[in-house]
Amino acid sequence: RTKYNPKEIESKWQTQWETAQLYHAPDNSPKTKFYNLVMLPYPSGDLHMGHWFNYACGDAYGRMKRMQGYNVMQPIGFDAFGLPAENAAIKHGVQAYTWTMANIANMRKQLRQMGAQWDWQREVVSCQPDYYKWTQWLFLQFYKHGLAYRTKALANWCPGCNTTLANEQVLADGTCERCGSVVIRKEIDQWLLKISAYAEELLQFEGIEWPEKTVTMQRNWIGRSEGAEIRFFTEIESQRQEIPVFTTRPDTIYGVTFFVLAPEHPWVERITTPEYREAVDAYVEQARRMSEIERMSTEKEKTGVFTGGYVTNPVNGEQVPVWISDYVLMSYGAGAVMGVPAHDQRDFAFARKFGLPIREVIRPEGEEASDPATWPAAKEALGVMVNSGSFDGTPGDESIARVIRYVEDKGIGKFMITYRLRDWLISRQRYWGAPIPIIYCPKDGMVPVPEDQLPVWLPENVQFKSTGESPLRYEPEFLNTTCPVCGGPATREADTMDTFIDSSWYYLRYADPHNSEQAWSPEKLQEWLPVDQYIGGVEHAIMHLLYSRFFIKALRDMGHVNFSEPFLRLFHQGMVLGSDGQKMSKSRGNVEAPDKYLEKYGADTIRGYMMFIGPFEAGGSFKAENVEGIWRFLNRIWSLVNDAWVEGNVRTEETAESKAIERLRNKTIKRVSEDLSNFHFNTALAALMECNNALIKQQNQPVARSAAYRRTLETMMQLLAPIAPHITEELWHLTGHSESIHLSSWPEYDEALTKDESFTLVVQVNGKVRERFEVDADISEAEVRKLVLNNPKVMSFIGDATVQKVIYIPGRLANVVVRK
Ligand code: ANZ
Repeated sequence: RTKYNPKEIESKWQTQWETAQLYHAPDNSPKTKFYNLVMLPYPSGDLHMGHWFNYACGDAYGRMKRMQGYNVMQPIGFDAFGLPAENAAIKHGVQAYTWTMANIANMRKQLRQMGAQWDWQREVVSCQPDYYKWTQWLFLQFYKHGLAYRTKALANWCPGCNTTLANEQVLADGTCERCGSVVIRKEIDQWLLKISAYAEELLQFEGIEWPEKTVTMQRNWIGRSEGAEIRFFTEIESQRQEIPVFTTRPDTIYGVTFFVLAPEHPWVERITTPEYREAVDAYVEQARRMSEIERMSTEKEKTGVFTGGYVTNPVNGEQVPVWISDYVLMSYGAGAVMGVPAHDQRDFAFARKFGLPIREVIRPEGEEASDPATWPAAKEALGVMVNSGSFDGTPGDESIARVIRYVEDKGIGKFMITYRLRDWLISRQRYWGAPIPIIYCPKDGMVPVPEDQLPVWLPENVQFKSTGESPLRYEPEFLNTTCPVCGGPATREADTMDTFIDSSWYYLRYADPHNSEQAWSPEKLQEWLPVDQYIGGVEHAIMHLLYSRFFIKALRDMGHVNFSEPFLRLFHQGMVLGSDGQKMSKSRGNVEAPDKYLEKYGADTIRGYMMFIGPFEAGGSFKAENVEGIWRFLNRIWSLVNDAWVEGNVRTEETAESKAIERLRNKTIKRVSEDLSNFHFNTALAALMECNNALIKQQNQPVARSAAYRRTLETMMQLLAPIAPHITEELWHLTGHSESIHLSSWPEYDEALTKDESFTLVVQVNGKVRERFEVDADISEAEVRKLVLNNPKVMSFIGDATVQKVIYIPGRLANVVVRK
């Protein structure tokens, strides 16, 4: 018999599969489609363990689906725009395009070596003109429908990357998610997409099966708050001027003892009196240098300055001092807050710091009045309204609605819903991205590039200057153009789009990747979308997964797609850690490259090992010594199948042993089918190992030549095929099959045969184990009772006590309850 030689058989089968186009998902197939998607890689140059984990497991799932009879589409592509290529260009003088395409070439090779069922005919590369042409086209559709707009506004600015960032790209500690620099705020002209228009719909997750934690993260990010807008007012030059606030607690309106504006609020300028001007200006300047996140932090010591101005509370007519403080954000609500220190912790801290009065207006049911000066913290819970004029005594479950009704009746405020979600800032002052297809004409203003002039080509060669502006601004050939309206000289927008736009729609292009007339044909989209199963990292919970949902809803409303959610089922894999249990990183020196293991053991072993590392959603540590375990398992299967097939005739008669094997086969099918369907790859493999061991044990027994034994071996190969596609293909052919194992049908099982024929019944008397014996698997409760009470040993423990009842736990245990 031959030795298992993965190197030889893996490349052989990879070539044959590709020649036969085994994994191409044809359009218009009579089979039911199944769109199995993994998140496309960024072409950094090499596939790492994380890619293997995600892709090999996703592939095993898709392969099972194919064997189950679906027309599975499992595409792959490259998210090829972005900073690393640009940085390589700046640092090493290579062209970003050349760098990217070389990396892609290498990663294609590595992706092939994985032996996954990629449908290569559908590959997309986001930095290719035939892709970004449609990215630009999509931008124009958003623009035409008022969902893309340009404005001068405060943006997150990363001084490290020299570019603006979307809110989603700023980490919780106020630093850039890419380079770690502290993100500051800067006012510049920029393009935004109106994701806020979909805030309410994005909170709904109907008809999709997503991890609860991801749904929660998106909900929190969108941050819906119900409350009221209430307009405070002041008189300037004997004119009534109104300044609205947003509050979730209108019931606390009588407790307002001060008023706070965000430092950037337009009213700061008007309300500040001359004697406070200097202090206010200095504070505004200082706040500008801080990130929003830093400003929001509850741990941060409160700061602020008095403006010298006052506003009037429209409900009780009281004058309250106006302060500015950085804990109030311009971008949220109305950019102004009514300060209620007794019932809001931030206001409480602020009042304590600056000696402002604290007035109790909400009291928990049944509590006595107390002096707020003695409180350790604000009392934030709802309660009965006190010190609130005619509202006194209003209970907590009515108070908010009552005050809202009141302010609406008086015309001084209204019910309002506010979202934390901001519009998506997509302008990047960088080179390596899709140019924004807009032209600025001195005469006609802002003009979209006509669709038939797309793509706006991205030059392959540019000069890099660290001006904080897009390098395209300094490329006259790119920048200077003619106005599509008047034909006069005009300039192009020099900023490029956030690369998250590219990845917001790539899964649509896979359905129709070579269409040069349209981004996709409606028929093909109809056939393939939405994605049935999406697998990728939880780090994309907010950005990519939220943006994609927004894209689909917006495109639906424009009439370009006819569904509302892009990804029906979502699964997040865990993380592959180093052998020390820490995240793999160069600085820790615990990074394992797959190539070394690929060379030594082949792809099937790595695939199997990845699936065995731990539960798919949890991940686990990569332990080099354990790879050997999977390698030995595959070798055992190899030998077993080789040996079993060479000898003698097959016996077809049924024996007790052959029946037991048939049960094992059915049980294994059931376990592996269920485990793979639920992404429990590790337990699926464990079931296969158990089955293999059982077969090995009987290898030299007569039963090894039974039809049942052989059938079990074949089944085992099929069940293993999604996990280890090469070795199973080789063995399948060795055992006389002429068609690919991957075209064979997934084995089915008979439920009755998945149960053991008998089991060991544990018998207790008053909870103490006294006896055990074998009984039939389908024994009835009455029979159990009879057997137990007539068993001599059990009888001796019962003695002359009275049997009260027999509690039977089917399949396991009978407890005889007796009383003396
Ligand atoms: C008065 C009040 C009294 C408030 C009270 C709370 C408790 P969420 O739930 O996050 O929506 N707020 C409003 N606009 C703000 C801004 N631009 N920057 C910082 N804080 C702002 O929070 C809404 C509450 O946050 C609002 O309700 C307001 O404080 C504050 F006992 O108004 B509240």
